[in-house]
Amino acid sequence: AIDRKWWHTATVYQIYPRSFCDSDGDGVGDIPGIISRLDYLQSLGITVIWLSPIFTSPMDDNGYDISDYQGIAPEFGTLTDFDRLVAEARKRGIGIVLDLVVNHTSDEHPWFREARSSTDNPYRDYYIWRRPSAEGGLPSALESTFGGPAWTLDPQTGEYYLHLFSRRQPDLNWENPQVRAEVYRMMNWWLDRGIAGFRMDVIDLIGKQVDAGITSDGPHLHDYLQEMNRETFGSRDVLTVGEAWSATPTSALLYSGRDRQELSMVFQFEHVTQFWDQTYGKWRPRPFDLVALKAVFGKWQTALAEDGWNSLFWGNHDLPRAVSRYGDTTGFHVESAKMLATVLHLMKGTPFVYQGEEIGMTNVPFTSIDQYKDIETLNMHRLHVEAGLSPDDFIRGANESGRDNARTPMQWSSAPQGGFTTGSPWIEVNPNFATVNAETQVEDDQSIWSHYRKLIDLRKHHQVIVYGRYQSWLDQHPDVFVYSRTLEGDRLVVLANFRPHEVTVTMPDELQVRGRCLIGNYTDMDRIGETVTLRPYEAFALLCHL
Ligand code: TEU
Repeated sequence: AIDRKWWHTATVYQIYPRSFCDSDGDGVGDIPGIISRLDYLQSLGITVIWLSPIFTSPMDDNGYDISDYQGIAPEFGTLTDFDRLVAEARKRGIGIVLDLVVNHTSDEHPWFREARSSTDNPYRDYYIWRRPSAEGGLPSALESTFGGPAWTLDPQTGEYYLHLFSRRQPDLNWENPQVRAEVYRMMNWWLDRGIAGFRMDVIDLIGKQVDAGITSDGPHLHDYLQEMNRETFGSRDVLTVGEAWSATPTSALLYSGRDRQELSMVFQFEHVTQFWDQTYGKWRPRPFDLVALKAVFGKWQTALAEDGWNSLFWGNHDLPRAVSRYGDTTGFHVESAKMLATVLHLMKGTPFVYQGEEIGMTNVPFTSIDQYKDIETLNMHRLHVEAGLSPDDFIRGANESGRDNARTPMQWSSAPQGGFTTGSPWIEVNPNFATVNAETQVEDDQSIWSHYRKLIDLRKHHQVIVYGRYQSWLDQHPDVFVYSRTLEGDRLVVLANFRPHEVTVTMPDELQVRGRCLIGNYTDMDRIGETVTLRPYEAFALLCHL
């Protein structure tokens, strides 16, 4: 028997509040802006919103540096606005999932202010401090994700504190039971306000043991998550998703296994990182390879087939735009965006749509480093240019892989600034807003938006999409992605061409079937013969009875 959970049939929509909708003309998105777009989200069919951080923050990392976990950043609104958001969303059948950022706080958090004041302050041990090395330098060679050492010397006490991200994001010491208790108290406070769950920022890092050089996947990680589950959401029916760049299929089963009492699911990034360069990481991505991509998806679908649960996503606020990365924004923008959505949404797992993906928003065409706002991009620019990379080469890499690709304002209409703000936006709007915007697509039943809406709706009506067994076909084919999903007498066959030209494929006997076309981005097909010719970026799904 299947252990059914409400989030198995959910589709989640991620909002990056700063860039979603500005209600007061200050150039920054806000909670009232989100409320004004709930009808839009309801008609898209999503049932959960994951809100990137809305908490009080000096915004060194756009809110992933929190100085008050129970306060709302004034540019986003007030707690009253937030409660109204929860209530208005609930009326539309939408739950709100908050971003839990507890690997680190802001350096302006009162805990850190106290901690840094003296070595015997009661909050000192909330963070991770080390004395200078014997030679008087850094305690270890650990590097920050945003570049440079993960240690900063605090002159007040002459010791270094750890920050795996910016120096304004000191890492909390999860070995301290008081830290854990404070976090659980705060989580319960939000749960009591009626939220639908948490997305947990870099949760694989909380069990770090720095002296052993261990950052992710530390020995007590799963103990902490079980404790958190017990102390907070375990007794409530919520969705929890941990961001875990280090996750493997084996560890994913620990995080999300049915008897583990940890999380609903994790975000794993193997389909993303497999294309990163050994040395330069995402700043010099390796060429896209469909065979490799299919292998990674297949591996995860198979590994979590009987236990655990997958999240499904192409993009988020840290990643380039999916259609720019995997599709074709020049000749086949609409076709390729629909194709990518089809392939992802018909797999087994909970799909996540990143704001603007549903209208095919694209990467930025910036030409100068001044147009970038992201701390990671700005730090890396400094380091790479110092190391001899030409500024133009850096911009090219950033336009392909930088985080601001995902952070330009949501394109609502062809009005000035894409209808995002009546003022001057905190980051430039992508100049293609006149052609790529929500207003025109909502009206058009052939748009990318309408395609997403249909996919989201299909998941609500077809158990085979939610629970069907995944099987991949033609693994070695370099151009097409073929898989099937089978549940009792139903079989869904999904075919997708990843190329800007026609591709003819010979189909395995088992897939030469007649069926009903549930969705496609060209004209509907009702049978698959011995060979199929797929048009550029064509994708369709046939439902047949075995
Ligand atoms: O991201 C974790 C993280 O490691 C990313 O910074 C990622 O590695 C990077 O973009 C790839 O080069 C989470 C949040 O999603 C991100 O926005 C935050 O900046 C980060 O944690 C720190 O809180």
